[in-house]
Amino acid sequence: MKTQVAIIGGGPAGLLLSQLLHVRGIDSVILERKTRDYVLGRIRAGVLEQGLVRLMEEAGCAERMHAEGYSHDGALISYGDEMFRIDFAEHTGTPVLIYGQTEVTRDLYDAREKAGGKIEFEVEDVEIRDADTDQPHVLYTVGGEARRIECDFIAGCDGFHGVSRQAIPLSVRREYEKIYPFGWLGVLSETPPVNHELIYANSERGFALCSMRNENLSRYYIQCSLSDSPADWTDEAFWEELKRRIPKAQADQLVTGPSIEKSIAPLRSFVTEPMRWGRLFLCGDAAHIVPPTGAKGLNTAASDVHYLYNALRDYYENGSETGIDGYSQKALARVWKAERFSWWFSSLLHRYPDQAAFDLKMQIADLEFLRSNTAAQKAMAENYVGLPY
Ligand code: FAS
Ligand code: PHB
Repeated sequence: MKTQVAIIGGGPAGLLLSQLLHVRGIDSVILERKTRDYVLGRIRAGVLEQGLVRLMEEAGCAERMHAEGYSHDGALISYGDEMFRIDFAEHTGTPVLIYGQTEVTRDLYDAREKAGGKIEFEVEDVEIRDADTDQPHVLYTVGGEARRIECDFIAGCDGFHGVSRQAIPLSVRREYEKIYPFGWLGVLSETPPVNHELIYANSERGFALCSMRNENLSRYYIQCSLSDSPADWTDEAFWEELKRRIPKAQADQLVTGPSIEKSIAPLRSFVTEPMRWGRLFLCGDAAHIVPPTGAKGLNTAASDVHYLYNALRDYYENGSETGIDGYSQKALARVWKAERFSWWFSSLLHRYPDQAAFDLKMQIADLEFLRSNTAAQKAMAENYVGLPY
């Protein structure tokens, strides 16, 4: 098989890139390890920056997003029984959109299939070959049958556990990592959200987040031990712990119900440099991971796609290699700012097992400063709604 761009990974990054390239008449093939249903079954991000919304519009996939998404002009931060609001509209004039990653991915799958896009599911043994030549290709198997794709470029969109990053030689690759000593236990429940905006809670018992997908589908998280498993937490235990971590006024209003999804995500900051090697380009979680606190994972995958899509357009439409030569540096400049914000926001809100009394005082002083200082709130809002591409 021959194509212009071979895309490894059918998550949001791979799908969005493929659909954008299609709109510009550039051919691609997506290789996905799992089935479509498996990919859609993963419950992940919930907050979209306007940059991602605009890309979905450019890809012709934003109709349902605009119809069913919720525009939020602010978010709440609580510590103990104290709570204050960060006003995105006042500080940036920009909202965020509440629309689950699952729905983004579903919209993109529907668009690719409607356009007759080539997606191979349940692929195995993916190997990237000759990425450092002008004739790269990908080997893989489907149902035990060996296959090969000749291509001009390869986009590694296969997430943190994919194979693309490993295709960059260790002599070239530099990795940066921070592992957090806790995870997030997430619950999805068919209950009305406790508040119409998100609540990020710092409590002496640990972090909590009250989020949502719609007026009758809520998404909640509590910081948990890395040794925990979802089976360790009954729904009742989860709800009781959540109530202890948010202000009493909200806890008293919390509508509980059976969990329809319960999972634990570890927290990590991770970046690999460079994000390009020859004709291989890494996008999204294949190149970087952030703790989900700042809602930057999916949104930084989107800015990678924006840079790579425009670089490939420039190559095919104008014969220019400027974009592809500058991709890694441009993408990493924004990736590191997202890493910093996600690390800062996580450090502000979580309780660390070995936290000294002084560190705790610094955390509360940071919260008090953010609460009282307009410049600090503006800086936080600008990062949360999304820095410019
Ligand atoms: P993805 O991991 O989504 O997609 C990669 C795809 O590649 C997958 O479908 C995988 O099956 C496929 N693949 C892997 N190896 C392959 C191979 N060898 N061959 C072919 N295909 C292969 N972000 C937020 O902003 N907020 C959140 O709350 C949040 N929660 C998260 C919870 C969890 C458990 C995880 C893992 C991530 C979470 N994230 C969150 C981050 C998440 O949203 C990612 O940033 C987003 O999925 C990035 O999209 P992709 O880069 O497409 O990677
Ligand atoms: C979510 O709704 O899943 C969500 C929202 C905001 C975050 C992380 C996750 O920072």
